[in-house]
Amino acid sequence: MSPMLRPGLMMAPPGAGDRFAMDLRDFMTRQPRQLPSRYLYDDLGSALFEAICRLPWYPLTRAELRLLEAHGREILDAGVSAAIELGPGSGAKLSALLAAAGPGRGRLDVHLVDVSGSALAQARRALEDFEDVRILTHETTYEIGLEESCRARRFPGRRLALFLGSNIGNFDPPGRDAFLRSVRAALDAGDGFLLGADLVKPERQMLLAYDDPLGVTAAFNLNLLSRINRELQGHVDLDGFTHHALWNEARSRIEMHLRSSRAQRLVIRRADLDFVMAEGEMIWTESSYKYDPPEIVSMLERSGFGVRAQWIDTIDRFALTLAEAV
Ligand code: AVI
Repeated sequence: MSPMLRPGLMMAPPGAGDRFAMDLRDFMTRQPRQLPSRYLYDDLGSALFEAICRLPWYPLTRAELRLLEAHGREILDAGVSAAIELGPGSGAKLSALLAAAGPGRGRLDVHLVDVSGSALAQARRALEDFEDVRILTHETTYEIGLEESCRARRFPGRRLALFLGSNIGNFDPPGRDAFLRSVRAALDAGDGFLLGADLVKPERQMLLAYDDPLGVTAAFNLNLLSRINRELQGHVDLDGFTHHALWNEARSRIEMHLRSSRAQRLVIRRADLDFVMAEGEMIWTESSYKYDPPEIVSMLERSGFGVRAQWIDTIDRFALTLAEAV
């Protein structure tokens, strides 16, 4: 059923800066209906994601931490003078890396880049007790923050950009390649790039990670509708939707959807939306691409990097790849 736009219902038109309302109008009226996954992360969504990372069924975070702990010395050697983490989350990953690198590393500028001020404050707290580390935060997009960080060089040495947690998996392939090229463009030849990416594994295991028995991932997904109600004067009945995760083998990705459990009308005033969803109709809210190790190497090489090392967690199938800008 096609969405119907009803200007008459609108109380206040979305302001020019109201990206959420504009994106909602754009993406919810596409076929299939969808929402950009970045909107999953308001304060509650970020807290739910932190909870997901602790679930026994979501092994990505633990696998990556194991690799950072095991290879920290090689990753953060004395030649690195600035580490730039794009999307540091709670700061736990960088903290594990600094601890593993030990006293062998030299003094270090740590740049944290995120659009969320509260995430930056949390990451700063996790890192501020390390000696010889100066922390600088950049509350902005990855691209702008990376450029700012690269301009702010204090003393000679290599930079190391980090993009961990398999955040790369949330980009579609063209967006991912453009992002990797923009990271390369901001770095100088010889600078490093550390990429954490989840690997393809048995379907049952992957589905459990995105549809856990405690329902935390379901709450994370449904919070998007609750956010629409809170921020955009939405009248969406959360009971009318269920969380749905599926493995799209042809595209090598887990997809998260919100499935309408009955025919229902959705009214979202500040986005000027009033439409009907059929029973079984879905809103696609996230893709998490899963890779094979050689695929990670070739996507980095296509973007102007040479791969120096790749470590695989064999228990939970996760890859940490260290590359150099060439
Ligand atoms: C942040 N990102 C890498 C997570 C992932 O695995 O795609 C987000 C997530 N979605 C559901 N569970 C976790």
